Amino acid sequence: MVPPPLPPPPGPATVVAGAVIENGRVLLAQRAAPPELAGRWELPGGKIEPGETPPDALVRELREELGIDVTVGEPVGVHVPLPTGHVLRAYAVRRVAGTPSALDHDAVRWVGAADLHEVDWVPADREWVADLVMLIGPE
Ligand code: 523
Repeated sequence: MVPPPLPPPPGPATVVAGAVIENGRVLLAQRAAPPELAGRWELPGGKIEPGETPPDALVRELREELGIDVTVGEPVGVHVPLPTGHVLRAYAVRRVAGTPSALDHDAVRWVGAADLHEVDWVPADREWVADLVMLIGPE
């Protein structure tokens, strides 16, 4: 007999996002979907799957979506509630291998602190602009 699947843990499901910062710029990705978010820019990431920790999920998502290997560092900014009922959490990450490519997005680009306010962000990620400016430092 195969046991029934465990129920999901209590509390809202988590979406994780990664801030790759190099040479005074952070890596942003342009969403391809859903229609209401397509064309807008985010810190790349995705939903935590059963059995994963947030860092596990972030390592997997950035490998799948950008083709890079990262190590996960400190949390960035506040936890942001999403309209979907998920909670979105960001972490600073360090790229250890690979060149970022838009495998799941429409585009990727590196953005410096001075330009972060002008980005056409997905609404939730705009919460982190001041935190990212502090992390990146002045240009
Ligand atoms: N966000 C968001 N900002 C942000 C991410 C990574 C995700 O607002 N930086 C939102 C967008 C979606 C939800 O979080 O409403 C799930 O993100 P998604 O679609 O990137 O998660 P995946 O990649 O796990 O999604 P599936 O395609 O369903 O596997």
